Amino acid sequence: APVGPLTESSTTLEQAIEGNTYKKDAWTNTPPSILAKLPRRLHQQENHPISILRNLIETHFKDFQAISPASAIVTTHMNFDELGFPADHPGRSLTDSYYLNQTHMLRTHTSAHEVETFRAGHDKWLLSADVYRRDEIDASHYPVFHQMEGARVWTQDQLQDLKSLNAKMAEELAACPLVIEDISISSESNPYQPEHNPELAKEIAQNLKHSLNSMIFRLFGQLKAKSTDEEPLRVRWIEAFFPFTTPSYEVEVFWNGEWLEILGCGVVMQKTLKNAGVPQKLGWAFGLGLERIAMILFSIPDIRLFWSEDARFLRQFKEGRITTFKPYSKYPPCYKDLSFWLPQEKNPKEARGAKAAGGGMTAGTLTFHENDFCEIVRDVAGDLIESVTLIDDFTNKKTGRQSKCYRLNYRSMDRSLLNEEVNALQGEVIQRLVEELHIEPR
Ligand code: FA5
Ligand code: MG
Repeated sequence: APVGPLTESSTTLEQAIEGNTYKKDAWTNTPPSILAKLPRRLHQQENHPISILRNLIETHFKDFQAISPASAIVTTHMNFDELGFPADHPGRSLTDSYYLNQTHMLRTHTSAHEVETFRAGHDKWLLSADVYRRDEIDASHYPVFHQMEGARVWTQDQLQDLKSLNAKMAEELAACPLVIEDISISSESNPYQPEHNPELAKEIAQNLKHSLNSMIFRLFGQLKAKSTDEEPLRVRWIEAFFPFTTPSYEVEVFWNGEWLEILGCGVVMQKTLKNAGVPQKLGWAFGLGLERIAMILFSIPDIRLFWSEDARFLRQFKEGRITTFKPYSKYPPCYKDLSFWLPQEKNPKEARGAKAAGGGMTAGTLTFHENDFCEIVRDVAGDLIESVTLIDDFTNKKTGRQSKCYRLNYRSMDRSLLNEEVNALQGEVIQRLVEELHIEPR
């Protein structure tokens, strides 16, 4: 009787996560190494820099409700559709996001919870959570990071006082050694919403700017005061685009000679508030990257360190305090170069998977995507991989075949790696690349 094999195949067609089962389909692309991150919840781990930063921001926005959703698994409807992402938005593709199946995924941003939070009636709130994105590998990118979403909405009659509140906030900010460069303009490319009285929308955008400038000054100002250079902190507001806000902005902070993007924000689309059952309210929302800010505030040089369970890392931080991380040691790196031919395009009909369904490519189709490459490297090497860099790329003129060479830099945060162990990892990476992406090592 075929009972055995049938049972077996039916279990491999499903995955059990956090007590629920999810059917696998052509969209399933989340490896176990990523699912293993779900229970970590660094934003709630006491004395962890991500939690310290979350608490500092929550203290600053003192009458805002602090929320933390229970699970990172959301519907694609919450993550994209409800927020007005178009069907062909690149963020939806299998190369950029982690899917459990066609209907469920790991949230790519905390905005996935906006509608449900507005629907629950919250008017001033901060929501912190782990978010997941397929991405490149270097010191500032990791497939899991943390965001904080913040929002404030008002009913029309509550908006009477906004002008005077804004004037007061502007006065307070003017007294701070902070240089705010605002090169955003409300223009045709970044308009107010047709449903909004432009005077009111302008006050809401002003309130958003004042609220965030004041938070940024609270976080970075003291640090700046302690540093030896005399320059005041510089913050820059630039125009941005998000499907769920307009006008929209991004905020950058000038740090170590570079502009670093720390958050995105804007005036909430009235459509979103209508979807949430509160069409009479209007207001602003922002989403910030906690790692980005924590790396600056605590001088943490590599994003992998946040995931360290080494006491030499963890014992350096205490709730309520911004302290400078002292690297306990820098272990030697070990790099291996990998040159290979890309798979040859065959009959395009052979490209399977969700290509037809969502416009994305999956591992196993004949199109090579760097995020698929990085995913395999991470799955094999875990936190021992520090960076993956493309160092050569050429096409053979005669055959038309394309070749790439990547440098894989391995380094542990906690110990010295042995050459044999790195060779074994590299061997496994190559084997998986051949099997899953059909590359041909040279
Ligand atoms: C968003 O995720 C929007 N949901 C933000 C938003 C919320 C806009 C509400 C409007 C209203 P974005 O993809 O730019 O936008 O990410 C927001 C922030 O998350 C970035 O500014 C950055 O600080 C952080 N971030 C983004 N990608 C990464 C990454 N790979 N690693 C670390 N931090 C990241
Ligand atoms: Mg951005």
